[in-house]
Amino acid sequence: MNTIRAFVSIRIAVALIAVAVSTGVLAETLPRSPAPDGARVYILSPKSGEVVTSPVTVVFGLSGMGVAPAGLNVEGTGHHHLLIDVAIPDPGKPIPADDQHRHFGKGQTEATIELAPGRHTLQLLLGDHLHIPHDPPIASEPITITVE
Ligand SMILES: [Cu+2]
Repeated sequence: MNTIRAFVSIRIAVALIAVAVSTGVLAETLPRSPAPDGARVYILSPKSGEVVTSPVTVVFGLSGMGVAPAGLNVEGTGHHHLLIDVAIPDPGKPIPADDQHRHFGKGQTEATIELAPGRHTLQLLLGDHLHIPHDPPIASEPITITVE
């Protein structure tokens, strides 16, 4: 009888974990680094509305906190991520790494990127040592540029 009861409670526990994973409850418990008061990230160059040619050098600006390479857990720091033609991702998870989410985990403060002709939206998002946005997220205003 006790064995059956234990077996049933294990099954319930497994089912609850499955629900937690599928609804993202566990994912949202990932520890996030606190955003320092007044921290701000912005794109120094190019300016929004500018017409440019590819490759484009994007200069990152940051105030109220420091830049540290990925993997280095230092309070009040982070590294830059450039979002290209994409909305801010789920701040409860590590920032994806692909063509639209570029990581600058060496602590770079500018990047030269190839862009196809046309209009593009660029936005910076800071991530902590584990590539997770701070709490609350530190993101720049998005800018729109036109590549000739
Ligand atoms: Cu990153």
